[in-house]
Amino acid sequence: MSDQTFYVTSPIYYVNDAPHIGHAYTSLACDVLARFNRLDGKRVMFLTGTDEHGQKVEKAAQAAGIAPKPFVDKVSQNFRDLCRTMNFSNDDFIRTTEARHVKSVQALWTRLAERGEIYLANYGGWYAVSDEAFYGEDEITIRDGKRYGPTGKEVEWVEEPSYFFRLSAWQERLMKFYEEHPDFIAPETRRNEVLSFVRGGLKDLSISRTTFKWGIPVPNDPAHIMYVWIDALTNYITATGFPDESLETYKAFWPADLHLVGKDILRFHTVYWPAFLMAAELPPPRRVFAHGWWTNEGQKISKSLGNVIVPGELVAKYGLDPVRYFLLREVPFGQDGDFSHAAMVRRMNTDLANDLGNLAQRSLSMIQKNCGAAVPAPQALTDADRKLLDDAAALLPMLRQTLAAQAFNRALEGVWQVVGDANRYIDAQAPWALKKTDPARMGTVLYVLAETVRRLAILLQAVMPETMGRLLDQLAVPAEARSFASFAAALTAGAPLPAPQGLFPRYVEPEAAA
Ligand code: ME8
Repeated sequence: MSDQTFYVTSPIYYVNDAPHIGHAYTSLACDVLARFNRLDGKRVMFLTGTDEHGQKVEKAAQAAGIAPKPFVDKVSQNFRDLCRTMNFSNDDFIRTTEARHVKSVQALWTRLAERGEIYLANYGGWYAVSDEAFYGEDEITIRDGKRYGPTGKEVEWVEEPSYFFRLSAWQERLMKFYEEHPDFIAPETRRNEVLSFVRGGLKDLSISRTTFKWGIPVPNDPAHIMYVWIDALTNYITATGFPDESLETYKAFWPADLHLVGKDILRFHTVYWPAFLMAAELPPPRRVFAHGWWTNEGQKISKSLGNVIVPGELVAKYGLDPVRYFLLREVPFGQDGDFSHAAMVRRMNTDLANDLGNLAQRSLSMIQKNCGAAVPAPQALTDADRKLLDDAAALLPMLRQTLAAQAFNRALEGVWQVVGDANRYIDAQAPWALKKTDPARMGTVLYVLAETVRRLAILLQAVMPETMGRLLDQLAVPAEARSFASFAAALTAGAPLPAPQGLFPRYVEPEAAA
């Protein structure tokens, strides 16, 4: 909430299915921001978890022939395992079936009811279980006698007593909120979508159902089960300790700095959620960023097409850090992107193996061979030396700025600019030739290179924590000197360096290797 804390959340994922690349992507983006802000000295909370109630999950349990609770216990564990597979640094993992969450949702409901924001009536309308969303008549299309909502999911007619939230009364106040907080919704195109949706008028929202049981009962009227979205969204405050607003964690972390979501759930996060919170007299989050959609080799990812990308398989094939790098480098955050084997291999072999990997390997092996395996002592620096070091130093403010705007690809592009400059510097300075003609100058050039690599490694820890950890080991940078507080420090001349090891193996097609 203050400059010294940073609270970032991923969506909580439905436990109807196994995790895939889309889930890994959103949580990865959160992880990189969490790690970056921790390195920058902030107190960080990164929350992820699972959304376990509602009809969609109830149906999935039925289809699996298991009672809902054991079913959600099992599938939720797959999402917990995903955090380990992807090396996520989440500080908490919330499940909506936990007691702390049930208490929090019921408290929020009670606050809304006490403020006259909820009333009982009858609902009649279209509902898509796959989206857990209500749709208006104007959003429905009919094909082969079946009706579909705007996302292409089949809808069914629902008619039953229901509690409503007075969303219609919040239209003006939401518009005012968006105007006063121009950074609340990003990117800009998504902000425009939401603004025009709200400007078009809001209807009261049905927030309870009586025809299924798998969810949180309405306080004082347990025949009603809460709509899964009021339940799910509340997870973000539950994890800070709500309803106990006197808790230190609540005060430190709420309102959240950033909810990262996919574009499919933008409306829930930017219309319903701030309306619920304002109606309950609680502060809304500071920002919601909706990213785009991944396809697989140009095709929509779906179970029925059998082209689901399983994060564990990707990591086994290409390695964890290359996958983390690829997902954030390949596609401008906010736009749709395509996963292809060819693009993945190109990034691995070019950006990682050729550019960054070779830079580190060339520099460190020359030091190993020609400088007695210790950091060389620099002599007077030339303009070229100073330029490279200054450009590397300028990456920290650049990253702070681009990552505060969630522009991961621009952040990485900026870093690779310096990687490229450093490779050109080696070629121009040709330290291998200086070995005979001017060994002192060779030492200076290799010092400048090692120092540049140190800076790059410290900065890239958020994206590739494991590999950059190994690189910092090779530079003999102690654990306590790896945060941004130590960024301006420098390598100590004479410090012994271990033998360098390759960081990024080239990807070789199995048939070419055979
Ligand atoms: O919507 N490309 O859960 P969910 C990119 N429980 N991201 C993708 C993706 C793809 N092809 N597929 C999924 C829910 N995602 C609710 C959320 S939050 C209070 C409740 C990611 O399991 C993306 O982040 O359907 C999307 O928003 C999320 O998974 C949807 O996950």
